[in-house]
Amino acid sequence: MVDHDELLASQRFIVVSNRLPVVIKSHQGKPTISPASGGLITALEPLLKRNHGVWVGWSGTFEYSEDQVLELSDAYYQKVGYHLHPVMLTQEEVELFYEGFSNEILWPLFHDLQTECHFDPKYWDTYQSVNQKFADEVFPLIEQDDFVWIHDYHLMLMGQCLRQKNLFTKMSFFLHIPFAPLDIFLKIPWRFEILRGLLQYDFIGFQTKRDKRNFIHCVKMLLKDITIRKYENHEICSIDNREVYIGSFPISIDFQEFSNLSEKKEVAKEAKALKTTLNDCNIVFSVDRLDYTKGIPYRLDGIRRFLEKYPEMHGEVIFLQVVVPSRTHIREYHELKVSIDQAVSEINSEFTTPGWVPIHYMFYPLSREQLVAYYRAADAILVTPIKDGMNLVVKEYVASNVDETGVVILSEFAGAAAQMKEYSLLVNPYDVEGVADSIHFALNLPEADRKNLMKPLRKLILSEDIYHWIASIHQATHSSNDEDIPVSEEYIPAEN
Ligand code: ADQ
Repeated sequence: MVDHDELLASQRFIVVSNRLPVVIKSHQGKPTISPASGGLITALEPLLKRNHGVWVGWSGTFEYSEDQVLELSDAYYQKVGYHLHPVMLTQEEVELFYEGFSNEILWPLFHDLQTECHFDPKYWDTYQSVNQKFADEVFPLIEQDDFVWIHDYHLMLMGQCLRQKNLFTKMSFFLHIPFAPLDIFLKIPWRFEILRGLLQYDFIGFQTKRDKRNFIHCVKMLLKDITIRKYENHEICSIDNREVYIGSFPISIDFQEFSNLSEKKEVAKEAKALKTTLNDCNIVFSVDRLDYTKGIPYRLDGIRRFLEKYPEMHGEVIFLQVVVPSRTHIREYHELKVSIDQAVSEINSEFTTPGWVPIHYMFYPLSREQLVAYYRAADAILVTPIKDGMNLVVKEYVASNVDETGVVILSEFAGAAAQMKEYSLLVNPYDVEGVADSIHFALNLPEADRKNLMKPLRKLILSEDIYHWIASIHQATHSSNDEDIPVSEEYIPAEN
């Protein structure tokens, strides 16, 4: 019998992602390296440190030579105890592989937005060659007993490149974004190559049952030489005398980190100060990266409808919308920014009264402390992506809601809806009327009812945190016993 905790502690991790978990930039004319932030980094670091693991990824800079980046990486290893292995990309490769194929084809397509796709064949050529480049860098690093874990849509073909080198070590892959349903997936001219490429991994993890089902459906319909065995919690695809494990594992956050930070005196003070500045109005908070998948324009329509329909709430509620700048040099993102600016300004000019502005809109990132203070101060969070792999913001809100009185209003199309459905107000982001009514309902819920929703929600996110996520994936890669695998929930809307 395998002891999974022991195995998890003893295996060396080789993590591969598009970007290294660091920021390399110039400070007073000299290159500097500092940790990037993110739940995945926090969760993986202890495991990487334990056995001097390696994180492989693009350095994120063109400014410095390979030697300079390696020197920085070595210095970083002395500090953190795990290795960084930079992959150097040219400006052209980043344009065609990252901005092109990854972000102008895979990102919109997998979020059901095929009209946003630019199917440029040049992108495909570079996507293949960059995946090969990553594989060439990673292959010499791998030893027999390593846990090799490749992340996300940028690297769907890397497993195939490694397999062609006769790698014997098992390779796991996790897709952080949704997987498109068949009819949409068919639009991509390289659909067979992508499916076959993915099936070269030994383990494929998706965020939700929805994504796993979409993938299995595409395999079933498009690849006739694959047999699929279905178990209650996972599927096994047989291909070329190999078995590929397909499962769903909802990613999470370091619950305790957010909860502890929110309990801190300074954060509580900042949350209180925010509330006071906003005249003790109810706060409905939203925070998103600037991205068309996050559904911000539809959300603003919902807010406008709420303000029209419930005039008695004027002066009682403030919508705090933080947008983190992202990819603004790309035309679609710039246009999105312009449309958000315009809608906010129209709504505010229509409904503002002296001393009360309904939407407070910030277009800049917040520090971690500020973000948690905003989470803590908010009476409700309004998260309405039109599609999202998971959505960590909503889980961070729950973890930060130490007073247990906040309400979650969440899109049905966020991966998180499957887990959180029982204790959240789920909305269809396209249903303007429904969003308006849910906001009204949330703000009028008695405190006891809000606690009855938030308490179990906090318990749930605590028990299924990022550490649970890593352990579940690790366990599933080593055991195909269906009973060992955590069951992931699914959300399908029901008729009233
Ligand atoms: P993202 O699309 O980036 O991730 P999300 O899961 O919501 O979306 O994560 C955003 C992260 O950015 C959160 O951790 C949040 O704290 C941080 N952030 C947001 N606003 C911020 C601000 N103003 N200041 C500072 N930090 C801010 C992709 C997929 C998701 C999936 C994740 C993880 O698109 O569906 O949940 O990967 O798998």
